[in-house]
Amino acid sequence: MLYPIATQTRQLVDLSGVWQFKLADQQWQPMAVPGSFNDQLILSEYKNYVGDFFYQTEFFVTEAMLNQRVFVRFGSVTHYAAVFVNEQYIGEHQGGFTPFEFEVTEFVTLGRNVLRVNANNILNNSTLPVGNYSETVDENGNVRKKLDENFDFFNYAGIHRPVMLWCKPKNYIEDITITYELQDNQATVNFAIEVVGEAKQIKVTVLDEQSQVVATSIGGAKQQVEIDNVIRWQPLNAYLYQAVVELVDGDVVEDSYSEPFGMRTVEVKNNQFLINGEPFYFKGYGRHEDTYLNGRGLSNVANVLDVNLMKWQGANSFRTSHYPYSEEMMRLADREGFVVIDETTAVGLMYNFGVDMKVDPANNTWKIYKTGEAHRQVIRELIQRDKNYACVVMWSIANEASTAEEGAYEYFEPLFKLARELDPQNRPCCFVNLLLATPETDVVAPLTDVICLNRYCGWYRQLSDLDAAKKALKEEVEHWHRLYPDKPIMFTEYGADTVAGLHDMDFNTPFTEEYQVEYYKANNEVIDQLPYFVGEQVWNFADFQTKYGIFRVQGNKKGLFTRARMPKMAAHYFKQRWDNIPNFNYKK
Ligand code: BDP
Repeated sequence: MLYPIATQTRQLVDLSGVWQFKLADQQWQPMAVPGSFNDQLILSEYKNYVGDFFYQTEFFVTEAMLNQRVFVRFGSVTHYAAVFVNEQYIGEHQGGFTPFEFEVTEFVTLGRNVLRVNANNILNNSTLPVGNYSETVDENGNVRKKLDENFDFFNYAGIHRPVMLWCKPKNYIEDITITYELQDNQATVNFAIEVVGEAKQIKVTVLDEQSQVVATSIGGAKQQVEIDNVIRWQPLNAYLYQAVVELVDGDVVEDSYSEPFGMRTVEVKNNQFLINGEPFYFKGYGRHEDTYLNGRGLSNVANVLDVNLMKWQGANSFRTSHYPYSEEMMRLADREGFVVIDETTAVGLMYNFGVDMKVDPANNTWKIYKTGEAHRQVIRELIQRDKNYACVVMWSIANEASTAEEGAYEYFEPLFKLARELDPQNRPCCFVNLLLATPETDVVAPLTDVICLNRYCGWYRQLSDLDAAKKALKEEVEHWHRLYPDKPIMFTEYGADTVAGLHDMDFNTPFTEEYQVEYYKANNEVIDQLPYFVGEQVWNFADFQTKYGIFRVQGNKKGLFTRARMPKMAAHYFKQRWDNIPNFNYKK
């Protein structure tokens, strides 16, 4: 799916601003779009509201627009949206983290039009993420809706990403898929172009970063060009070409779209993760789209700041834990050279989450949950959206699913197959393993290309006993390696909750800044000795909001930075460490 941009043939109108908003049975009130509604409403009953809510705005259509096709495009609405233009139903979308668009040409009129979104933030055991949803009736007959997140982040909702009016020509470019083969600095690049309507001819022009033409071709839906002297996309040293695709009829350009793309190779071989043929070492984070004021709504300011903080720290990568991030962030990562593990919304796939976390055959996750369709949908939508980004080096099919339970392999096998079939660039695929799924009990690891571990040795286990933590970690990782000697292993999460400003002379005191540093030092001491351990992504980049819980102090406090992006001691520790770890060939 193409990112919305204006071109010589396409007009783009950004509908961001203050819309009208109401919760069911309430009055209309102002609400900023994009943004989560929750933190704009202050009081707990609104902030924690569960159910239907409505957004409305107006837009204006000009004569020129009526000569084209008019679309409304949403970057994301969390989690469900039904869209109406002038009170007529246009379409709907389930899934809170991927874009969707509808053609509204037949529904708009010259001048003022009204756009309404009927939305809903309910999650249950057939949605992703998974939520525990219940309804009770109180003594006055009122239905009380309750949603208990089956995951550790706040269920922010609303119109989270930009809404655009996008006008395209009658015949237009619907999609562009770019693949390539690289031989040293020579590339054969393939373009697959999907057109709606008719195309006399399609012209492809490839520009380098100086806007110099490096290749052209003209023809049909599938085209190929050769590019010499290729400058590769490299971690933290990105190089992006532009593919300008045009529908032409003689001298007339009917449609034009420009897609940036970098070229690099990715391969997993001999327990190493190779980018452009060299063993890459992941330094970075699991993150969240989470900020004060905006909640989970797009904040370009926070994204740019975060990218600069990551560079300051010497990081080179992040995982889009636990859902597809905004297209704006993906484009930023692609431009700035951050290596991305791109994750679906599959989080909370564990029936016993948060209770006693025990595998219980009487309550088998894979028998109770009905998430298969949602899972296939998000894999399709994520790959469709992000397939051309050089920054994406691996797809994460799920985070911390119950992969030690019977039925897990049967659930995941077709999903890995689907992702591998859909990805035109054949990137590696992984799932992120939770600490209960040990080498002895996990059944899904045979499907993964990289063993991605979320481990909390020294926090949820072996608290304040770092010698025991080191021993346990080493034993477990070595065990994984014995079972899967060819698969690289990395941390996709490790961390300790830390309240910024809390200090102690005793470095073993949990929640202090001192302990967070000691925790990381101990873990890093172990992984530094293991040649097949190819990366460290800390949990988390910054503190973030969660549901209420006795283990959470106004949210999860495992950030290296506070929610306001101020560094804790561990942020300085990692800067020093990562400044001295090269992107390539760290492990010999
Ligand atoms: C893991 C989850 C992550 C949590 C983290 C934690 O993947 O979402 O926030 O642990 O407990 O279980 O901090």
